[in-house]
Amino acid sequence: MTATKKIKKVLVANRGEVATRIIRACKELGIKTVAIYSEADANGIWVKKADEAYMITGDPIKAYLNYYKIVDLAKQARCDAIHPGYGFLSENADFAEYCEERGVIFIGPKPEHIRLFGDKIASKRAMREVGVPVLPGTLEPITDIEEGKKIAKEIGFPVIIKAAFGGGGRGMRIVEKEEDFERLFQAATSEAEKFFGRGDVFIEKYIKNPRHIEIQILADKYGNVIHLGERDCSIQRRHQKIVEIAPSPRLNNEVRRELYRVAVKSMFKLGYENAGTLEFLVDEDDNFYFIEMNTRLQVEHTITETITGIDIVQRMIQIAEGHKLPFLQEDIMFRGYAIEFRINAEDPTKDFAPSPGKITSYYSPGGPGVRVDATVYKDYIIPPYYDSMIAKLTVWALTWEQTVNRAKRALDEFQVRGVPTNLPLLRQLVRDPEFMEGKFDTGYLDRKLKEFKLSAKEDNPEDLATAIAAAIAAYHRI
Ligand code: MV4
Repeated sequence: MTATKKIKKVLVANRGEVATRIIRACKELGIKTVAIYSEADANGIWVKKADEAYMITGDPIKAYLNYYKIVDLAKQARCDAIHPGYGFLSENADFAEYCEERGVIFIGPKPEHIRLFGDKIASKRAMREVGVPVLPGTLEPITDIEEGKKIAKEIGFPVIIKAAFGGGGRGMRIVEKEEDFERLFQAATSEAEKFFGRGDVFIEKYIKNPRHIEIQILADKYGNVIHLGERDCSIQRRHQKIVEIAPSPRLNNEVRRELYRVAVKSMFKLGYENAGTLEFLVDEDDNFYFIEMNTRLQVEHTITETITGIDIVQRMIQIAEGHKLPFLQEDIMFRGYAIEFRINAEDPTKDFAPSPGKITSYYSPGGPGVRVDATVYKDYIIPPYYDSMIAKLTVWALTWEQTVNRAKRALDEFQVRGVPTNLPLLRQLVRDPEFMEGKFDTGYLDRKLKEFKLSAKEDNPEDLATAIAAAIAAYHRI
């Protein structure tokens, strides 16, 4: 039995490059789109690319979070479905439930799974039950300090205290020795309370400088689950991913096969539906441990699309329509390597503070094996209310070495003027011998930042030549 309901019109409950990404997927499927935008986002490119667009007045951040208004709009505009993108409402189980209540399809997993994986303790317990390795630690929230200390001693220091409902490294503390336990437990609990409204924390064994490997899966409504391989997301700064790679250049093949096997099996057993990503830590001895699951489309989905040829956003929509997956695991071919670079408007000389402002000049790279997902254009003014990611560059080639060389070329072509960006940092990163060797873990970027020469100015020779050429041309036109 495959009951399907054709989606004819989608409301895109997001902004920026991901809003454009979803609109592109819909257009190719012959689906109409409705954009929303805040008062600060009237010049957003996604607003023009959608078939219809509606402003949500008031606070520019709350505009994308006000789900009663958004679902009302979807109903009024006769949308059958809502795609939440990432961030904002994408992992809000109440929102997914409310969509269902109002008869609008939420393009994503079932509310029960969003809720389960929003709770890191409950998800660890659920995954362990279906045969996925997790780190030694507590499977219940810890409220009593003395009990926590006793457990930490049993696990053995160092341990890590994590917020059950946390994210982005908030409410997380590494404890190296017993004397520090009380203080750091208090700190983690109060930070969790402050940021997530729930102070629940748990304790697990701390792995020093692990690799961060995640597995992308797709599951339809009929129990068909497939994986689309892994992404290596080890290159991060303060829990912000900067560069992601597929496949992981140095992952042992046996470990890789085992990761795929447990990912698919666990999602099948839990009855998961739509797109999802399982995050694992891999230690120096190649042991892997599940840490959390993302129940949404991710920023770095582009590298998986690039090596598989599968359009993840379109698959999400068709799964939500009730289609069976149109391919089996053995139909999926993995070809070459892909790297995604997040281009952020931020100032490396000011501790990477966001640097909104006007883009005075913009040139995006192209040519073979280059994909750009951007939200900016010349004269666009980056509003100060949102995150600083303005573009994603995804490069592809058959071998790892060719992919890195292509990355160097494409990053050199990329020109963004008017606001400082992390492009100079990325250009140095791809020239690091350890990067070329595929030697990186979650401590890599912090180590390299100490060596790199960080400047707010464009340091790209090609860019300088272009600027001089433009100046000469302008001069002769007078
Ligand atoms: C860990 C860990 C080491 N051991 N858990 C960081 C954010 C959250 N998603 C989980 N994180 C970590 N959990 C144990 N038991 C190290 C990290 C971690 C990390 C993980 C992935 C990517 C970058 C990271 C940077 C610092 C710490």
